[in-house]
Amino acid sequence: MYQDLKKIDGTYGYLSKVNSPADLKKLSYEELGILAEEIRLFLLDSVSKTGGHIASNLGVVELTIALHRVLNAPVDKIIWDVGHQTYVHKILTGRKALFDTLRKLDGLSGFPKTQESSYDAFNTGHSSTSVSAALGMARARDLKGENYTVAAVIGDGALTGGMALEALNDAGMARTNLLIILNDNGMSIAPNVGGLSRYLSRIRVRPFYYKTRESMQAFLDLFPKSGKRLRSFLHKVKSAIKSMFMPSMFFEDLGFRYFGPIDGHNIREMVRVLEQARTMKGPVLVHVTTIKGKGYKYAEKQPAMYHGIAPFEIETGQVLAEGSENYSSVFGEKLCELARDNERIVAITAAMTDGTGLTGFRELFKKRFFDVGIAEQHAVTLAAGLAMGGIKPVVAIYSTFLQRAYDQILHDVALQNLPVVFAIDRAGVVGDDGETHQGIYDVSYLYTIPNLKILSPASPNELKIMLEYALKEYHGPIAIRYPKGSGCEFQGSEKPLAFGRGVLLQKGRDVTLTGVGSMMCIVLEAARLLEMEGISCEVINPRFLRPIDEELILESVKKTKRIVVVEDVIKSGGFGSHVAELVFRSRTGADCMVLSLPDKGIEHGKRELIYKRYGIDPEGIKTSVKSEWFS
Ligand SMILES: Cc1ncc(C[n+]2csc(CCOP(=O)(O)OP(=O)(O)O)c2C)c(N)n1
Repeated sequence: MYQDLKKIDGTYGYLSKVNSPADLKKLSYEELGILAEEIRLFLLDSVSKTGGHIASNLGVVELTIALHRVLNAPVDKIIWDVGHQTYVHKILTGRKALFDTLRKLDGLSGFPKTQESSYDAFNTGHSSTSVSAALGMARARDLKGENYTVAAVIGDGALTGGMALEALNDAGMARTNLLIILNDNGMSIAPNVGGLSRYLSRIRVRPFYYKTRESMQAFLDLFPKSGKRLRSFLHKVKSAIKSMFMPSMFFEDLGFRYFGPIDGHNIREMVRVLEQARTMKGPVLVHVTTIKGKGYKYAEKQPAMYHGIAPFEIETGQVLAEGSENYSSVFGEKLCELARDNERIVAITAAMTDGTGLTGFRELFKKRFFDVGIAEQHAVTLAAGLAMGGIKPVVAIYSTFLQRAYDQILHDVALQNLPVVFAIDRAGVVGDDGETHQGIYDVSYLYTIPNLKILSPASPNELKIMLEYALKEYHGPIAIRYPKGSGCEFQGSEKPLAFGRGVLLQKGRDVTLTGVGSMMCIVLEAARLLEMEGISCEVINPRFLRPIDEELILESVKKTKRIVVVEDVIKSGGFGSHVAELVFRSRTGADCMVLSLPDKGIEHGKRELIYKRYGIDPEGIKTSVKSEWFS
């Protein structure tokens, strides 16, 4: 626990000497043990200040040390699934000094980045990709006649993602050398769910298998020159004993050599097994058990809370920022209210109960709540099935993770015009997690889905109104996209919702300003700044991104002859491009300017700083409007 770790505080004796994996190879096991504790202390000291994924990293300290001790990175490749657990890997690969910049603009990323270090073999962020990527890299190695180890580190949570299972299915029969480390802590963000998880927990509590297998091998080795029949008999005995302990070996049946379960906090044991595993032919899976949050009592007790956390006080475990009402909690509460009156309403999450604000719903309506694991595709088609069966499903998924389910939205929900409500959380710029997690593509891809209506609340109150509308009045596929965090309220957000209608918030003469969702707060501020410079602004809150309120927009631009659309999504196919097309078609002669994000990955950093960098903050909008039309 932290109190014990503190005794070695101050010096970081071994940590200060380790700047690359080569340095690890010089240390004794006892020294590596001390190094592990120093790393925990370092993690707590720095992540408590910056915020980040502390629990997962505390859990993989010994595993990461063992991996780098055995493998020869960067020649050998390590692919980290999700990649949120790579802080220890970053510390051991020369990036320790950058930890005070973790997740900050232009600072160290919280995920692996090939552009950040040659030790980061593959970029990750979304779950369940590591085995596919590793298999691809292993096959590339084979095709080029090269010789190095490719390893994937995947958590038991990530293993619930369909893609991981598709990859295991392929890899098991591939005649390629591939090392998979299954980091099993029984947790996704919340406790892991599903049959596979139950299977793993059964193995976890029966560690004899591995031991038995090894002793059997040692026993067989006593008869090196025995006849074929005796050896075959002994192998049968081995298999019989094996099946006594493990009724079925999923991974072996898939074609993997299986080692485990191994104590993921015992460096010596892991090094021994990894040394053996890396020299084997074909795919090998090493099953390691770890404790999420290991060494910090608050994180061990509440790993979900410390999965990804804002800055906190180490001594008390308290988060420093005040938790205010946010879009997710508003969504969760409103959904509970609506579900009380309509027992057909059900909620679906893909392993993000807390993040999407559904904890209360789960407690109140246990039978109407489905956590499907990290399985967005399944979540969406499950909703389609429920809707077909006469139920009202609400699928709450972050914008970035919904990308996974594009075809399910299109093929299973939209083409059949099924009444599924998509509650798309974390839409727009998300900030700290960066490139892989930005919700900046959804408007573009949702716009290509037939029949789907797209709404974006400009305030938490509007989210309530829209959710009620989607569940009570609308019958068909409908998406409500809203951002991370809290929002502003303004006059006009209380107005009742009418299908396809926006709201005129402010009348003006010179320019029409509009924006997507919570960008309206920024648009209103930009309008205030422009008014101060004598430029009269008309402000429209579109509410519906699809269908667009054509009448309201065209009436306005006929007067102002200029319209600006502000959105924190990519330019291609965004709301702005549809408004531009509308204005062009209208032959009003009006000009349209779209202020949005470039069509590229957007880096990590505080949301406000990203807005500023790309000119979609109030000052940036004012500057663009003035220089385009009023200079
Ligand atoms: C496609 C996708 N959906 C959801 C997430 C959000 N997410 C990040 S980590 C995580 C849990 C991962 O659990 P596990 O793989 O067991 O790793 P652990 O943190 O327990 O070490 C989830 C659901 C994600 N990264 N990608």
